[in-house]
Amino acid sequence: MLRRTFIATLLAVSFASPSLADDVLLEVSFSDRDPVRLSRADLEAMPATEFSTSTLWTEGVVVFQGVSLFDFVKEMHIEGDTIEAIAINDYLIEVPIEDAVKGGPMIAYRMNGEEMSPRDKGPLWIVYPYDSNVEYQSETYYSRSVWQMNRIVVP
Ligand SMILES: Nc1nc2c(c(=O)[nH]1)N[C@H]1C(S)=C(S)[C@@H](COP(=O)(O)O)O[C@H]1N2
Ligand SMILES: [Mo]
Repeated sequence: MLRRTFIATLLAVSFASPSLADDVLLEVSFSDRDPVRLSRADLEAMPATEFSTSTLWTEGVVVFQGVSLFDFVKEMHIEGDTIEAIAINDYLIEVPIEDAVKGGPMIAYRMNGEEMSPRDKGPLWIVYPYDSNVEYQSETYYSRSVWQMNRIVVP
């Protein structure tokens, strides 16, 4: 009886919390050190940034919040010229570290104040401030706009 209540509670808790705070959202692997597994809390603990932009994939202007690639590279002590950003579906693209500038792209974890489900291209999405720089309105940067990103490889 107790055992059943316990299991029922466990089930209820796991269904009620589809994204527990310490679930791994992003695995960052390196050629020369152990991988780092980041939860939403870990990402939110990094310096946060915000911008509004329209995108090819959303309606109208939306607000993104996340960690800028600029800060992320610093936080992770990433050196070198490129990283590989990889999505849940194994889509992989190289992102030059040159992109990691102030006012540049971010690893977004919220859109319009809400956590993004995989259905909304979340939970993590590399987005560029397309509206503020026409250069970002090109296939090159669209292809780096990896949604449902769950891995970064630092070669
Ligand atoms: N997760 C994921 N992100 C992705 C892709 C993908 O296949 N999977 N395609 C990329 C490419 S090559 C481009 S040009 C844009 C294209 O988005 P579209 O499918 O809306 O044209 O998204 C990028 N982000
Ligand atoms: Mo593309």
